Amino acid sequence: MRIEHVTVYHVRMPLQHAFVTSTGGRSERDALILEVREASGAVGWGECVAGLEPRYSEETVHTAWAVLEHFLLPVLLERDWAHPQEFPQAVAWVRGHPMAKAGVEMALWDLYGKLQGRSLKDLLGGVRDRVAVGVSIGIQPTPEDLVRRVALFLEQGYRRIKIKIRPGRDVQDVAAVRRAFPEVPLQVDANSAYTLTMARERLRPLDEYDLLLIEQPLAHDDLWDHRALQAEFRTPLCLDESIRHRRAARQALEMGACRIINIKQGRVGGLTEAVAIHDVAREKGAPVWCGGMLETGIGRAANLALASLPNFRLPGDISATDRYYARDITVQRFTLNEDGTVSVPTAPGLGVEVDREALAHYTLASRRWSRA
Ligand code: OSB
Ligand code: MG
Repeated sequence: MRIEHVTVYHVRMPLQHAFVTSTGGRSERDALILEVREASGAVGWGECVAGLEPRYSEETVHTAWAVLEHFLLPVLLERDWAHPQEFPQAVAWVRGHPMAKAGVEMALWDLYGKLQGRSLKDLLGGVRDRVAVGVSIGIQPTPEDLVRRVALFLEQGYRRIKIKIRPGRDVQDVAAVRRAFPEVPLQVDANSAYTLTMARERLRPLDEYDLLLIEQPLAHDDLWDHRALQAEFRTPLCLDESIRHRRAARQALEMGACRIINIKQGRVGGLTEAVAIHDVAREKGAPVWCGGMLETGIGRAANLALASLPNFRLPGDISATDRYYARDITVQRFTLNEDGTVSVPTAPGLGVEVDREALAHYTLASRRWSRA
């Protein structure tokens, strides 16, 4: 692959419902979309999942734009690429900025798959045509509103519910959902809102609600205190923010900081590292599942391909398009199958087509760089 041009689009898309977590809320989703183009006209698309503010991690659309401009795109444009996996090696010298790196790598995977006539699922070693999914529900104004919202998604056919929690809206919310739906597969995500002391004082009752897992209760960069907390809970802890690469995954599982890992290709620097984490967890007998960052159809297609790998054994945060966007930037809209799954795209590359009119509609800024 010889990339002649790359275009970065900063998009802002209205969400169907405001998404509130322990770190704040938002009603619009910002992201960067990357388009890489060969002289032949072949195109690959990628999504950088950084948001407007550094609440989930340090990265934002603006830090990613700067790192792309000054460091990553010059590398992309200076040589030819035989395989997408060469890119993370070539930019390993750039410390951090995993979401910026992942956006470029995704575009290379899409282009590579199209050139080879193979789907991303096949390229990554996926084994399923449809993947089990759930819905991630933000913090609602009251526990009663939350129960109504859970009921709505269960009626739509979702088979697993994840609710966001924060101090003051944790045990009470879980109790309300459990009372209304005693059997539903249920998990919670704190997005790092607790200290070890607070978690010990407040979250102990959660162990009695038969939760699938408790996601990232403690600091975003912590392993050691999670280890202490996991030792005191029957319910598996699952790490999201703390797992940035395969080494952290190995260490977390070896020390018992968690028993399950949430994999997001953006958080870990791309699909290559995501597959490596999947493999580490499989060797250690720990399940993984695919997290979400409210992706557009581009990132959603990548998540579906990733989640088709064998050790993705719990439902992913990969809901149907209409749960996120009234109008998406891909022509394809993903829908929920009757069995609570979403089908994995089969066409070459990501298997989706970009709706350029929709992309232009949502674009706040864009810029093209070309090979020297
Ligand atoms: O922690 O999983 C998270 C969205 C933005 C930032 C962090 C998280 C999330 C989600 C969204 O839970 C899940 C989805 O895309 O459906
Ligand atoms: Mg999470």
